[in-house]
Amino acid sequence: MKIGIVCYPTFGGSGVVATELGLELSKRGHEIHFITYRQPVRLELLSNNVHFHEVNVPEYPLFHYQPYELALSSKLVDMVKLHGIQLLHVHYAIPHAYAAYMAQKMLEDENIHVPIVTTLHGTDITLVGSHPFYKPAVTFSINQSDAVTSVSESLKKDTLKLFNIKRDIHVVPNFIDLEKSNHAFTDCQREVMADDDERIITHISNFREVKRIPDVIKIFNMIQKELPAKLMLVGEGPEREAAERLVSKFGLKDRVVFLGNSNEVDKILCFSDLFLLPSQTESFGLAALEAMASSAPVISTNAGGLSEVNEHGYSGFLSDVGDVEDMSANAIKILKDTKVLNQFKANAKAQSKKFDLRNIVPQYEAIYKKTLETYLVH
Ligand code: GMT
Repeated sequence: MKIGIVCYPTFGGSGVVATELGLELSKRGHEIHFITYRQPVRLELLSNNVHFHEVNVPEYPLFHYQPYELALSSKLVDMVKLHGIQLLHVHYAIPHAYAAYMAQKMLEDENIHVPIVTTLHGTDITLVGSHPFYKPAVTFSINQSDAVTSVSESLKKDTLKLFNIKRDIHVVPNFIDLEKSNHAFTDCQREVMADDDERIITHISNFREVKRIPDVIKIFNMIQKELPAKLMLVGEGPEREAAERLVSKFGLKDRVVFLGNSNEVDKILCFSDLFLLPSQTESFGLAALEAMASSAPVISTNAGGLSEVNEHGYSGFLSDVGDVEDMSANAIKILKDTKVLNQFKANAKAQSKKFDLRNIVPQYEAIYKKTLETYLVH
C-alpha cells in the first residue's frame, strides 16, 4: 500500500508514534511518504520505501499568519498525484485532518479518491480542540475522516463527551519496538551519572505546564531525603527555567541533571531505576511505556489513559493529580529495597510487552485495508 503520513515532526509523542509506525510499515512492504514541515526527529533512515516531502510555507509580509494548512493541503494533493498515494494517515485533528479533508476534496475534483485515517493523540482533543475557537473545525474534521483512531479508551471517551461525533472511534494504543529496546544498550554506563549506591530517577517530557514539572521536583526532593538519588530531567520546553529555579531553591543542584532534548533516550532509560510522570492530563503516556520497556517502574498520576498503561501495584503506582506525598511514598516503597525494586523492574518490562509494535501495527494495517475497501465501494 502507498501511504502518506502527516504528523508534527518534533519530539512529541505523536510525532514519535507516527514515525515509528511509518518505519515499521515500510519494513512490512508498504511505501511510506512522510509529509510535514521538517524531517521527523526519529526518521534517521530514508530508504526505497520511506520518503520525506517537506511542506514549505513561503513567507509573505501581507499575511500576519502564514497559511500552513493551505500549503499542507496543496502539498498533499501534489504528492498523492505524483506518487500514487492510496491513503492518508494524519496524526492530530488540528490542523492535519482539516488540511487532509481539503486535499481530498481537491483530488475528488480530478477524479482521484483517497481516504483519510485520523489518529487523535490527546492535546488536539483535551486541551486545544475543545476550545470554542477550534471546536467546529475539529468536530467537522473528525466526522469527515473515513476512519478515526484514538490512542486510549480514555481519549475516546473524552472525544465522545466533548464533541458531537458521528463516527466509530477505534482504540489503537501507542506501541514500542521491544526488539530494539532489548538490544539497544547492554552497557548502560550508569557510573557516569551516579554512584553505585544512588538510585537514578528520570523524567522525560516537553516541559509543558500539563507535565507538572514542579511536582517532579517536589517528589524527588522527598525521595532524596530518604535515600541517595539523582534526578535526570530530559527535554526542553516552557517550564524549564522555572524548574531550574525550583531545583536551586531546594538546594538540589548537585543531585539534578538537566539533559535537554535527547536522541539517546534509550541510553538514559537504560540506567534509570524509576520514571516519574505526574501529568495533569495524558491521553496515553508514551514516555511511560518507553521507560517500562527499559525496565523502569513508573510513578504516575491516574489522569487520562495512564491507568491503561501503568498497572497500579505491578508496573508502578498511580496517584491523584497533585498528590506529591503519595507519589513520593510510592516511589520510596519501590526504591528502598533492592529486591522490591528488581521485582517492579521485571513487572514493568512484562507490562510493556502488551504494547509491542508487532501486536499494534497490524491493527493499523487492518484499519487501512477496511477503510480503503469501504471508501472505494462508495
Ligand atoms: O505529551 C505531549 O505533550 C506530546 C503529545 C503530542 O501531541 O505529541 O503527546 C500526546 O500523544 C502521545 C502519543 O499518542 C501520547 O502518548 C501522550 O500521552 C499525549 N500527550 C497528552 O495527552 C498530554
